[in-house]
Amino acid sequence: MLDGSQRAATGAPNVVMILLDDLGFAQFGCYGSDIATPTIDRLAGDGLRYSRFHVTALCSPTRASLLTGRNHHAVGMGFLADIPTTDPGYTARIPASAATLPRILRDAGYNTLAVGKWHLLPRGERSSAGPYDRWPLGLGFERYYGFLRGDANHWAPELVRDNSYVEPLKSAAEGYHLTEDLADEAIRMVVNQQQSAVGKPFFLYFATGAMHAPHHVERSWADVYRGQFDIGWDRWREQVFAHQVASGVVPAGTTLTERPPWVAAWDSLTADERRLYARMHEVYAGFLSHTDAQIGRLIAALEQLGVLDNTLIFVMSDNGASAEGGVHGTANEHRFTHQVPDNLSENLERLDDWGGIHGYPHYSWGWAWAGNTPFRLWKRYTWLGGTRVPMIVHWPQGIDDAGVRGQFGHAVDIYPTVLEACGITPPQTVDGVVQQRVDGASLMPTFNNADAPDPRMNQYFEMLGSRSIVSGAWKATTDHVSQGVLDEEQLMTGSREFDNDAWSLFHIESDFSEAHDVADQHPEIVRRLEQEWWAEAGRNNVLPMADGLAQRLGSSVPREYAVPAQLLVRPEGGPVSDDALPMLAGGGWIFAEVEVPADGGQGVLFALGDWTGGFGAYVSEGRPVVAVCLPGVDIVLRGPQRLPEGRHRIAMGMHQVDGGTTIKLVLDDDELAAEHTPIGLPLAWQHGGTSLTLGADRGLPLTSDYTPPYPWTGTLHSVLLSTGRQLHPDPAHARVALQVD
Ligand SMILES: [Ca+2]
Repeated sequence: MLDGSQRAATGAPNVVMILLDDLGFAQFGCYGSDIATPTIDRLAGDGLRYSRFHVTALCSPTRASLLTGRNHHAVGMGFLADIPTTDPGYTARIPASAATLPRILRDAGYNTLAVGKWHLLPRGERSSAGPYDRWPLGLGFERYYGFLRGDANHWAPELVRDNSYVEPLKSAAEGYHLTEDLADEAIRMVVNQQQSAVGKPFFLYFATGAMHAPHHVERSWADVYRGQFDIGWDRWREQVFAHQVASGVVPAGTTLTERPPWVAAWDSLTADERRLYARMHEVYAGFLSHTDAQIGRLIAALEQLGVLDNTLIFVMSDNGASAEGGVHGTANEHRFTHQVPDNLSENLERLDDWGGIHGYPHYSWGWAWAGNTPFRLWKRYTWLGGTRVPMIVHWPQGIDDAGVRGQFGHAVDIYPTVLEACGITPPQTVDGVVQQRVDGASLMPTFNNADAPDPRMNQYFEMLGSRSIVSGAWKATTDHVSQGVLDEEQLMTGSREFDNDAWSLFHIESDFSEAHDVADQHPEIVRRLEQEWWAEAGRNNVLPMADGLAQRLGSSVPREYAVPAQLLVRPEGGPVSDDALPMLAGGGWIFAEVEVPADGGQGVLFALGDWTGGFGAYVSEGRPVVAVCLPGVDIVLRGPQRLPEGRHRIAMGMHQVDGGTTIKLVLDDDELAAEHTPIGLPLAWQHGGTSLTLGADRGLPLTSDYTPPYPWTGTLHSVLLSTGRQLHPDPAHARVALQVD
């Protein structure tokens, strides 16, 4: 056991891992696109571009592999961290037998800093009660600033510093953007560390929310691209492919795979559709250029510190471009998880504001397909469009021979690469726990030798039931279609039953883009690879397979402390994480016990989420209002008159009726208003997580009636949340539940 006084080897490099989210193989300028990414291109120009680097096809699993050097199932992260199950490959809990890269670097004398997206924390462990073992500080980082879940509203994120929820330093109206904040913080941490311990190396893990939806950026960044994508995704893809081949990141002789029938030909679209989809990509491109500029500030800071030459920098993505916006794209991605179909005319109405504070947008899947040029498919699939991503290495002191590297690489290879570069032998035991097999191999031999043999040539893949395996010169891939993206379920061709999955076969060594299926010519090779896949599945805890969320729910792990059906909360505790609140997806009541001033008062009584998904009650011009913003519809109910002075109970009811929802506003014993919508209640109101605020709001509002914080001018005694339809808001019952006299 080390006591923290270990010194790193003299000359050991700093390590910076820059991880973008949902960025496709073709989207950086240096990988073929016409989107401006000058910082990334400069790093690539002075360093290495890997052309056969792979990931797991999804967020949490790739992050677990990067930080442990192990296959995702082998460390319990076979799927999203949000859904821990009892199956060993899907616990969402990185085991003590796989000590993380920051933990090992810390023990070896590094400072370890994490900024940005985490997404390695099981549901039920994200509230202010922890447990904190799997928060960044529990898994080897000394400092952390970022967001814990899969994505974040870039205008108003749910932020954490170390082990506490904190508020952003400014509001969207004051010019806040998450990526800028993350870059500021990364620079602050590194500069401060370097000044505080001169000569001590650091590891910085910098994981942006970009390029994951919501595609949020100030419109001037998007307007730079005005008209640039009017040529459409088919022609854009051909141009990108030509650049890729010309620059050597795709080998000459590669076949550009064909457009699948479920992606529309650009020429077949109406003028409105083209206008909409082109703008979606302008916003995406602006968002990427903005991200590149923030990374540029970080790199400039390293340069100014004089440490850039001996800093080993990786830039990569966690999976291929995302098709979760479906055919039309979406103005509000919460519709996708709630399976509310998108609507072209509604999207057109939102076009002018695309990327702004009112939406939570994601582009059409035509751009995801093109963003992964020259491959098939996208995120969530183990076709190369999901698994092969850009990977850039920059290290002036360690790399003399810049250029393209074609050796096979995978997320699990980064950990052994870093340890070798830093001169660290992986420990056999950590905290007395024997360490499990490392699955990756160091890429260091390829740094200065473009012709070095591949460190490894065998790797299984599995994501949401999509399976493939690379074995030497060959790759076999199934045609399984997963669940969860409505348009994929309805439009994609392929197998929906594991027993009927068909394996295609590609000579991946010569067929770079996985274009030519030769399964019919080599049935014996298909059989061999399929058997190898099953052996790897057994060795890595891949089984049981599931191709959607529904099958996983049956084996989900109960929380240590169950969320109660009723919870009384008080304003002096501050915001309450949605992870700790009663599940209102089946309906329920929320009661606010208040003291109304003589003028009827004004301000927010309670609020959760915002206008892209959320609910709350407030008083405007003395009148009570409840607002429920569902994915697809907003319901705002207003009391007919000013609130009477004195103690009152203002209640909001949400009831599941005929698959839809009825919302009610109740004052004491009187129902003041009610409205029904056919849209049901979501399981989660905000992808990025959110908190219930009491007596004021924060971030973005529920409606344009008010600007947060809009504090309540009366007294708020308490708020009671209660699940189920059975609880009738009769005063006696409510008073008992509220524990007031
Ligand atoms: Ca991702």
